[in-house]
Amino acid sequence: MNDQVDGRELEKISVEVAREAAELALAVRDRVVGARSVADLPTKSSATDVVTAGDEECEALVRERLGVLRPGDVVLGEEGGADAEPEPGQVRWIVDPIDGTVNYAHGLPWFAVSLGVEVDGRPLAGAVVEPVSGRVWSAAAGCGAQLDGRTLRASALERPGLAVVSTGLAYDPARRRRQAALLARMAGEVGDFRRQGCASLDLCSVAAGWVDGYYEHGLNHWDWAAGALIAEEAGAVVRRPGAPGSEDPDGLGAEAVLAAAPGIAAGLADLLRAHGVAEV
Ligand code: LIP
Repeated sequence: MNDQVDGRELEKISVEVAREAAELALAVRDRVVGARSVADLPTKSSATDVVTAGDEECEALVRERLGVLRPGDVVLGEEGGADAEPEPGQVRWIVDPIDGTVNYAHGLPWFAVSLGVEVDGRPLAGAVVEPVSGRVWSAAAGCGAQLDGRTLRASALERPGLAVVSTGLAYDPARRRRQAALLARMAGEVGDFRRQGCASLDLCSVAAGWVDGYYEHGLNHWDWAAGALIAEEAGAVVRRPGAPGSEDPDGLGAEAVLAAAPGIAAGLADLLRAHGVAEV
């Protein structure tokens, strides 16, 4: 860890700012969900990748607050992109103003504000705040992970065949079909599947032991930056994607995110490889 930056302090700031954005997300949601049909919302990468006023207003708030609290840092956000490339040793915030936007737009409660903090590509701290439940998940590298102040521990399961596994599906319909085909092949190999629609909360669910594992391909950095650290600090085995265009050293797909309880991580990865994860 960079000696000049205090992971605990950054964790505190990430919680504070994510909480403020979470309050705003709820305040805006009534207007967004009530007044407009989801079919009328603007989209990004595909016809189902919606963007709401909530996403935009929350990211603007996060950028404004970080500009005051951490003026020397740079920000990469889902809606506004990168304000600058980080210098060596410079703190970078990875912001998903609303992860689980489809849930948010449809009135489902599983969405979150996710703020990750990195230096030189290494995760230092992060927070995931759920506006509806008020739950606050956070971690600092080497200091453990918490849910509302309670220390988190990944599940102790050792049999992949009993694992409850969460996964996600891409906005791109062609990839979504390939992911669904993999899920169908895996369905008889693990205990059960969940699709919550919010990658950061999938990762937090691994941290809490609510699910035993999670995998997904094609996420953006802001979807996993905070949640991956929270899962790792809770003792889960975490595999992050490489840089764009990078190799696939373990056969899970260069773009794979995987987080799993330590007792099933290798077994789950083997099952995914054996059932054609490379095709996703
Ligand atoms: C979404 C996720 C969802 C995942 C999608 C997407 P967004 O993020 O968290 O669970 O399956 O691929 O990345 O667009 O709501 O921030």
